[in-house]
Amino acid sequence: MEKSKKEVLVLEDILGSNKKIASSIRKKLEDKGILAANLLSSPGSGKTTLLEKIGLKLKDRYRVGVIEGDIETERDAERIRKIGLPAWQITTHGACHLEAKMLARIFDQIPADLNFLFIENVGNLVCPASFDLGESLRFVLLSVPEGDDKPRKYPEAFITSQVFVITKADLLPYLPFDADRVTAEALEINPKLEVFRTSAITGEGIEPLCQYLEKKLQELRTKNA
Ligand SMILES: Nc1nc2c(ncn2[C@@H]2O[C@H](COP(=O)(O)OP(=O)(O)OP(=O)(O)O)[C@@H](O)[C@H]2O)c(=O)[nH]1
Ligand SMILES: [Mg+2]
Repeated sequence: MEKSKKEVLVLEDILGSNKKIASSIRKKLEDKGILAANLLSSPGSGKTTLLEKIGLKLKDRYRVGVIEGDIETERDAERIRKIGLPAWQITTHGACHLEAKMLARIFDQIPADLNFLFIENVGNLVCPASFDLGESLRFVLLSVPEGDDKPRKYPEAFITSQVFVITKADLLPYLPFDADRVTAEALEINPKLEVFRTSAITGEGIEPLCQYLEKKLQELRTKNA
C-alpha cells in the first residue's frame, strides 16, 4: 500500500532529526578517536556471538565497549560483561530498531578513552538500515541457515553497509547455501562492501575481521593527527 503524503512527511521529519543527532554523535566519537561499528542482521544470526569473539581478541590491546540494542531484556549486555567488557543495554520496548536519540541519552556513560565502540542493533534486517546512529562503520551479517537469497530481498541493509559478514560458516557443508553466489549478489548491490566469512565454532574469519578493524582504527587516528 502506498504511503500517504502526510505519512511520508512524518517519516522524512523523523529521519531528518535522526540524521542530525547521528552526525553530532559521529563527530564526537571520531574526535575522541573512537571507531564505532553498528551491526545489523536478523534475530539469531550471530551478532552477540561475533562480538564476544572479536571482543576477546581485541580486549588485550584495545579498550572496547558495546552498546546492546534489544526490544526487551539485558541478556546480550550480560553476555558481553561476562567476557570482561563494559556494555550498555538499550531496551526499545517494542521499537524494531535503535535511533540516534537513544544513544544520545546514554552517551555520557561511554568512556572517552575507548578505541572501539560496537553497537548491536535490534535483530531485524529491515528498519535498522534507515537509521544512522553516528557509526563510522556499518556491518550487515547474514548467517548460513537464513538462506543465500537475502541481499536482493533486503537491499537497504547491504547498500548502507561497508562490511558484509557471512556468519556460521561452519554450517556450509550441511546447508544449501552458496557463499560465492551470495557474495557476488551483495557486491552487485554494493561493490564497495568488504566481505568476511566467520564461524564462532571454528574461529574462521575472526582474525581477518579484527585486522580490518585495527586498520580502520589506524585510518581514523591518521585522520585525527
Ligand atoms: N553453528 C554456529 N552457530 C552460531 C555461530 N554464531 C552464533 N551461533 C549460534 O546462533 C545462535 C544465536 O546467536 P546470537 O549471537 O545470540 O545471535 P544474535 O544475532 O545476537 O541474536 P539477537 O540478539 O536475538 O538478534 C546461538 O545459539 C549461537 O550459539 C556460528 O558461527 N556457528
Ligand atoms: Mg544478540
